[in-house]
Amino acid sequence: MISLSTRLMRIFVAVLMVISPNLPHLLDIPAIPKGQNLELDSRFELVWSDEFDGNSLDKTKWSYNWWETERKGGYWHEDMVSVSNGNLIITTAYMNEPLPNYYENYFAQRDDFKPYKEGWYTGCITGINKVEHLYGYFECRAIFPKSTGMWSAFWMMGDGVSNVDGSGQDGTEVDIFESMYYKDVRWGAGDRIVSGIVYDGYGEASQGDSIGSWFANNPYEEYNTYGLEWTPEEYIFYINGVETGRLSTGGVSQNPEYLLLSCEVAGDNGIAHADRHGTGKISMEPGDTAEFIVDYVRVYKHK
Ligand SMILES: [Ca+2]
Ligand SMILES: [Ca+2]
Repeated sequence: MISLSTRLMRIFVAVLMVISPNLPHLLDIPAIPKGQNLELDSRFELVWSDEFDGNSLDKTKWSYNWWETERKGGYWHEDMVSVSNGNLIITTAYMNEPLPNYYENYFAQRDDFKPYKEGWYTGCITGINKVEHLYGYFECRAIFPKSTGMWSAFWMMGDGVSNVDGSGQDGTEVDIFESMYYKDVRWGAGDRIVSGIVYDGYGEASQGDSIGSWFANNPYEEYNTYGLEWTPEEYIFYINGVETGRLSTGGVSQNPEYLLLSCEVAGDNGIAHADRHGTGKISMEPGDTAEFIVDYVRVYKHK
């Protein structure tokens, strides 16, 4: 059940949006999806999916992101990723002892290797070097991990994202959703996601844009669908098949990209703390766990 405070917040936001659709974003509060309906069946056909059936990750479709050990305020480790009861589950938990490194031979040849230490462990799966897509509609159905100070994400990356040329056409990171406001203090406004793009790398030349934040329906307890329609001209974002916003800043990627599902802990150098995204510090205690639960990922082509 959606809480009374969340319902009151939504009524307040709905009134704001009658006055001006942009008012919620100007006030830094989430808006309610009100754009076009996706019309999935009439406009698209399914070309690829992972329903997360079975009891292990399908390695023909995904890799664990094992080559990145330390990630912001925690660590990515494949042992935190599982498939059961029709879902992908990325668990976040505190480890008093480091988890084993299964790829020591690889890391022995690298001087930038960051060893696993005591701390928060979570995970990431990626379609890199496995499955790439160009244009279409990309959707996942998910429940977010319940903790302040961390976020789950469904996103898209391409080889050209780091190529600095003043454009996103060579490759753009598209964050279809990021959850990072669990139990936001303002009247249930934590029931929201943000969506946006990044291109020209992650250094000084990095550029990006956002459609702001949007309400989903009780997303830490219930499944919602989060989607991206990618055409040669624009990115169109959806929640539960209703458009939230569009972006084409810097030009839309014209190259194939791969999908990722991940959880991150706020912080850096493997140490959890409140960070610049305003998520606060992780609210779980050692012994607690949080789960990012994904029912499916589906990819469609335009008919
Ligand atoms: Ca570029
Ligand atoms: Ca499923």
